[in-house]
Amino acid sequence: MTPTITAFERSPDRGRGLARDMRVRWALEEVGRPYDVRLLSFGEMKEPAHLELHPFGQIPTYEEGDLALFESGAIILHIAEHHAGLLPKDVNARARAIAWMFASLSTVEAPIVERSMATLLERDKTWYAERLAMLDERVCVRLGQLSSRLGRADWLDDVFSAGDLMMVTVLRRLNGSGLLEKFPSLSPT
Ligand code: GTB
Repeated sequence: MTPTITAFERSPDRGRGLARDMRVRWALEEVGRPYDVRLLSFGEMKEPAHLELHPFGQIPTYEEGDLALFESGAIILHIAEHHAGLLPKDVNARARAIAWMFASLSTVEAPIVERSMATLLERDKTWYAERLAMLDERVCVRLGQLSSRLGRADWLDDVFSAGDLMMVTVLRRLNGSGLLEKFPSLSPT
């Protein structure tokens, strides 16, 4: 059965692939699983039919047979558990890869999202510059820690995993901020 995911009909990023369906698309492409995409308007995302799939009226969702999932992390974990290539077979290495998935979403993505929301919604406030400096600092603390751990390695834990996939999609949200460039090992070459 071909899974169906949902994505923005018109993404505010105008096609740069920064919305969270991109990580699900990457996971499906990585494991070679064909998929369909249902594009939704902002209005459709808040209608009962979509709220049935996603209680918060967001994208992405994932439908496969009688399974419906929301939350990009849960979707990618599901894909990774059912296909080779995104999680190591060794039990401990697998647990560490899953830890990196959680770290990317809860420890790294959170300050990045807070910063990007500020740049979208608070630009006209008198205190914007001061707040942005504080949010930049919080993001840079995490980038510094991540960069220290990564060192000169290609992957977060020995071999490529869903943890790397997730972390890359989280870091891409900083493109254009000038922050990633301070940490060459985390910047695109
Ligand atoms: N925790 C959820 C997950 O990981 O799946 C978060 C899902 C989420 O935030 N979805 C966003 C959404 O549906 C799209 S990705 N928002 C609409 C709403 O809440 O009404 C966030 C996003 C949106 C746009 C850009 N962009 O244009 O650059 C980047 C990221």
